[in-house]
Amino acid sequence: MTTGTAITGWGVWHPETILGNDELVAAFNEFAHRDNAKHAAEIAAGTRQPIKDSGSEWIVKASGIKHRYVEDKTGLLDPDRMCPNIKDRPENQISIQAEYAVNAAKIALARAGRTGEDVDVVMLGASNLQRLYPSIAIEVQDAIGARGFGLDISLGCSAATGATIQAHQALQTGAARCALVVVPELTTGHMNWRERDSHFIFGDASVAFVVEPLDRAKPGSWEIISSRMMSKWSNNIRNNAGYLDRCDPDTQFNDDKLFHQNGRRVFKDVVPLAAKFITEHLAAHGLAPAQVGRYWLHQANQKLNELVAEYVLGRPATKQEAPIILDEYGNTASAGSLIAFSHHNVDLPTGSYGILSSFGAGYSLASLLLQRI
Ligand code: CO8
Repeated sequence: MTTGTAITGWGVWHPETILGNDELVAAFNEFAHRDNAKHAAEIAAGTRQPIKDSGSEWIVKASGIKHRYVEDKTGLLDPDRMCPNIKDRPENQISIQAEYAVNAAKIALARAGRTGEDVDVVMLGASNLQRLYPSIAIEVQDAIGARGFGLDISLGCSAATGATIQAHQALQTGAARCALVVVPELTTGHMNWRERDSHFIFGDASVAFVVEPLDRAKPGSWEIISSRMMSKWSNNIRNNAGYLDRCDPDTQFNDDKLFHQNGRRVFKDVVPLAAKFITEHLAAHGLAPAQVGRYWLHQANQKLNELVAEYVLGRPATKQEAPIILDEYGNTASAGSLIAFSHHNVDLPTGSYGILSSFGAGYSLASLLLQRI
């Protein structure tokens, strides 16, 4: 079984600014103290709960995240603001999300030995899209001088794997010969930096894949043997921001217009669901989990990743088998498993199998079975 396509190039880009846990926690705690002081009377009367302190050690223990890259930290570390400062750009300038995509695309295209002119479809997958239209993918298409067409795909933390699947299907149908998948995850804009339970989770990064027909793939590329997708409705991870927000001034700026989740529930749901999904994908190819050299899993939370891999393998995975990038990048939404792949694949010998898998809001799950050429 094969899709007749391969990942021939990959590239990761991230902003230079590093946001460490200690500075993040210091800003949050200052905000919390000020907010508690402002509402001291209600707190004393028992009509309002005080905001509790956050803690660096807890963050590392609960998530595995030590720091993350961010577009801007001046605003989100300002206790009076608690939001990144990202200037709106005029319409005659490239938008920031398209710029993120182009930065990673250049690296991926160079690795594949292609230029923008070789590309005839741009699939952009991201958990958050900066605007509704025109598609950011079309702006990327224009910026790199690509032909054909571009489109944006929204599928929470499975947007990048979803875009990769759409890319290989465009090649299979003959609609394209060289597909560029771009994943500009500027996630810090959707975070609620005032919420203790989630203010540490996300970071900004961009990743890109080049996908081409197998007969054009050079040694060292990764054949896409097969792909799978699944979705199952859940209210447990949501961001309700949308174009209708201003139509209800009473709720326009409510916290539900930012990332929010029922983290414990998600954790309980995702481990068996993702493990079953991956195991069934391998079984469809007659592969035992131990025959797979690498598991590039969605990078949500270290414990969660370790448990999914353990459920699949029937024993704890080694760091090489299921690499973690969370400590450095934080959760980069749908980019996570593609970044893990990009940083941790070239050491595997020809013929090795690997699974690239995402799980995200929706719930949405997707996996690609890959084999090194
Ligand atoms: N500092 C110090 N203490 C804290 C903090 C903090 N910042 N936040 C919470 N605590 C305390 C709480 O008060 C609580 O204390 P107590 O027990 O005394 O009440 C204790 O820590 C435990 O609190 P929680 O139960 O809220 O914390 P968890 O242990 O559940 O950890 C996580 C929170 C890390 C967010 C965890 O719930 C988690 O990882 N959940 C999985 C979901 C996830 O990773 N989401 C990330 C973004 S969404 C995404 O990437 C997709 C994920 C998979 C989708 C599923 C598809 C099928």
